Amino acid sequence: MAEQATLVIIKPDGLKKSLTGNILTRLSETRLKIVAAKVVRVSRELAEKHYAHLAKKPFFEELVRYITGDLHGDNRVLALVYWGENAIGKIHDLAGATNPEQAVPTTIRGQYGRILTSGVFENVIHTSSEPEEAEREIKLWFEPHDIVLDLYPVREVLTPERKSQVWA
Ligand code: IDP
Ligand code: MG
Repeated sequence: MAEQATLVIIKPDGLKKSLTGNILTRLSETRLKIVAAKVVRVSRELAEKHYAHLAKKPFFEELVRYITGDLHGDNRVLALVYWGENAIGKIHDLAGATNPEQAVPTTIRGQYGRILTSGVFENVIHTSSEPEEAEREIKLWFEPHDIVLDLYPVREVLTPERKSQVWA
């Protein structure tokens, strides 16, 4: 099995419940490398793009409210890229099943997830399921310079018209 990259997002409930350290400790069991990490304020636009494949589901609106932090009053998530041998499978297995009640109790979702009365699966972590999804998601959440490896091809662009902020 080749080396792979996978996206992990510690969702707003993970941060709100102060589980970040516990979850990172569980993830470190895989001995994979963290090659990118950042705290992200999730916009509705990013949420809708990330979960575009679920747009027709009845729980979509609640899911967007969940990942944007609307449900928890805390709009931060921690996004990470893990890299190494069979990274996608290793992290996916450690995260556990989507439904936290069906997740094996020793998985991250089994340990820390719950189902809200509204029906939302509050499962503390997102992980990519397969290589095409990982590439799409990593490119959505990170710019090339955020990642310490050259994961995917890049092209150089000159953008003098782009307004950016520097320290005053
Ligand atoms: P995954 O996160 O295990 O890959 P997906 O099917 O991609 O699962 O769904 C994305 C997220 O949407 C889940 O992590 C969960 O928070 C939520 N979700 C998925 N299916 C349901 C459902 O049937 N009811 C409520 N929430 C769901
Ligand atoms: Mg998924």
